[in-house]
Amino acid sequence: MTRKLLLTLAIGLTPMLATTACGAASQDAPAPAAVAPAQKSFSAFNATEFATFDEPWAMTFLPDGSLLVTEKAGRLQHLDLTSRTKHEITGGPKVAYGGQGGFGDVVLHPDFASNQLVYLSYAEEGSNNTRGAAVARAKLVLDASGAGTLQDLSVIWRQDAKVSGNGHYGHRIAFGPDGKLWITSSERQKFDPAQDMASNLGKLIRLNDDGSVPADNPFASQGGVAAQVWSLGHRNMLGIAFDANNKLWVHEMGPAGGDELNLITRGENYGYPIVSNGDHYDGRPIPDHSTRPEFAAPKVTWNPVISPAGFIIYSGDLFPQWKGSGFIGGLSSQALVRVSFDGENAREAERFDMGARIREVEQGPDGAVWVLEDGKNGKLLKLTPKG
Ligand SMILES: [Ca+2]
Ligand SMILES: [Ca+2]
Repeated sequence: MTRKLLLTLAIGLTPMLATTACGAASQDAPAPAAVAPAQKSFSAFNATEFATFDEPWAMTFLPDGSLLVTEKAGRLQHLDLTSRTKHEITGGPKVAYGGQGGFGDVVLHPDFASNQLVYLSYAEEGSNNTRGAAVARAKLVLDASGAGTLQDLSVIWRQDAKVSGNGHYGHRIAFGPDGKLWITSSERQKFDPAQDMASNLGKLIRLNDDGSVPADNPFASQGGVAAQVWSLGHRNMLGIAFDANNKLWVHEMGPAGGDELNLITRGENYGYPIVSNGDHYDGRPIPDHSTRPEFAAPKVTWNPVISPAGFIIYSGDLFPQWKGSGFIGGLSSQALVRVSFDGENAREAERFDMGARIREVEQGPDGAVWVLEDGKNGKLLKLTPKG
């Protein structure tokens, strides 16, 4: 029995009725009818469409319940979810758009309410046709209309070295319960840098909020980019989340048959490209994790792959049965994957067929689960319990 779910279009678009003529509305006229949003019914939730974006990549909620969304070509959008109006935020970084590269993640400083600092990741052009991920921070200044600008933008971290190609930037970012800034720095499809401490590619990075290196990082005494590293031997990490016990989980898009969910341990080596439960896409084998127990093995490995993108560990009340579960977007799997945790172990618990590539997952202020579809006209969907 597959987990394929029946998708039913429950409610279609309801045409808005014209309620006034020539602006001569009387006071007792009915309020203008809102357009009923397109809603789909899934087995475990309803999905309401709020907006579409041009190749959306990441989103984060502001304290007022509005939403920041990055679009891969370089735009930062601000969406008011009540009026459903969208405004572009100006003053962002110049991004190198192409292949897997472009605008990446957006997260808020833990003290955003008082300092208005947002952190942005993106692919950046280098010399001689090279590129690398970068992280900048800036002050978000919104006006009453919902438009706004980024002020005092400064780059606080860069991949080193910049290399050719347009793949495997990673550049998911998160603030941890320790107040530190965590950055997934993927290996740019160059393989060996993931094991080379003279490079920060293929590493999980831990920094202070200003980009400086914490003195208690595991390789701080080595100096250079090694001092930034928390763990190494990673491929293309596209989701990072802390659970309620402050354990850090990172998923990684693996080679053929080798997607992974890893529990992150300080200073640990996760083995890529020396080991992987998958193999290279050109058919060359990679020894499995079981052959080299000195490398940390994934807690979950997917074959067939799900192509993971975006990650939350749910802490809300709207779906009480899911409290503590992880939700991972699936690109090639066109799914939302629920992962359950048991201490230091994890397993796929459930998979929801979304009928579209899912790029990003977020938890809303009321405990709803929000997803962004990948690609042109990617839909923003709010998932709520069935009535
Ligand atoms: Ca997010
Ligand atoms: Ca293998």
